[in-house]
Amino acid sequence: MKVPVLHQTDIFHHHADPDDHWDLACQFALAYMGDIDLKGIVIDYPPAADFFGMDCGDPAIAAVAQMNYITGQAVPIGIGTQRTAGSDDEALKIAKEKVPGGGLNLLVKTLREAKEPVTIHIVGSCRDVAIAAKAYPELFQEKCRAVYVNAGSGSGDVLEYNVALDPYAYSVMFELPCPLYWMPCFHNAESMETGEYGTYYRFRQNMILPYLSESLQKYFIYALGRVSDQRWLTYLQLPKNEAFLRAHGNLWRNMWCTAGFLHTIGKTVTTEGKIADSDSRGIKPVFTYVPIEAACNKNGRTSWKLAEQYTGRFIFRVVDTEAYESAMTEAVKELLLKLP
Ligand SMILES: [Ca+2]
Repeated sequence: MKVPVLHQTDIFHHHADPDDHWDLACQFALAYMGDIDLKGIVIDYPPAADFFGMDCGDPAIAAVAQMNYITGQAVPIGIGTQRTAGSDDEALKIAKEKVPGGGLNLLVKTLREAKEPVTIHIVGSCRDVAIAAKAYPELFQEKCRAVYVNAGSGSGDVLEYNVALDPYAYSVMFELPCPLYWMPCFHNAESMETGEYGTYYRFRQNMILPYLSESLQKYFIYALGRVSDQRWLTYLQLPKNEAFLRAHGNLWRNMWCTAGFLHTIGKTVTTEGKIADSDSRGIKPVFTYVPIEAACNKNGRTSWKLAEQYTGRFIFRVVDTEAYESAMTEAVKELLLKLP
């Protein structure tokens, strides 16, 4: 059975952090292989400035259009609200008004019409999912299989970037009336290091880019190069910019969200970097999810502890920190090699 999936992302052109383009390609690879039914892409309204204080481009609708074209899909896009959720009252107010963008409508419509419960992946701001959950809790209770939230920090006091985008919205994730798979971006957001309760890993892009299909290479060149030619479709037919691909191949790419995409379809990654069924016997997975009790205040500060029993709340855990980075890199490569 294809798992219905909604993907929420802060993917922009020109990009803030192009890890979102890698994540999008992974989701489309799963859709192309028939593992998920990709119901829609909700793209954040661009924040005034990105992590480095630079302005962000507009929602990267060309990236979604390119992936749709390459994979033969017709996945719709909705743009998130420009407003900050901020409080329960404000969230309900935004939901009642006819806010422009369509992101909220796409979320609500997808859940409402779903025949099978939908899995939501958040790899950007939690804002639109939080507003939808506040306004339509029954939809999340009945129609949402799980929400995977890529934000926060397993420990420490530093507010991670995705949390800081809307701390209130992040806090709502811990009240959702459906299972929550919490994927802290860092074990401790004070340092960008691989750790037990953090999803962060990285690869050098030429570990993967040179092996991909020409169409997919051009999709990445278009994004990474912040190409201003608006002919996103024609661009896929133009000669490949080999020099650019080589130059950007040497750059490192910070990554976070991959494990959740695979976990959604019952898969894991072995210490050797092979994608495998989670319930296969004798394999050594590099990550798992463990039950926790967790709370988050309106300022985005979390407290949590391991739980003995099912709580409907899980935290991502790296089982083998030595193998995690190389294994996840291999997994991304395996996924993207499936794309035509
Ligand atoms: Ca992101």
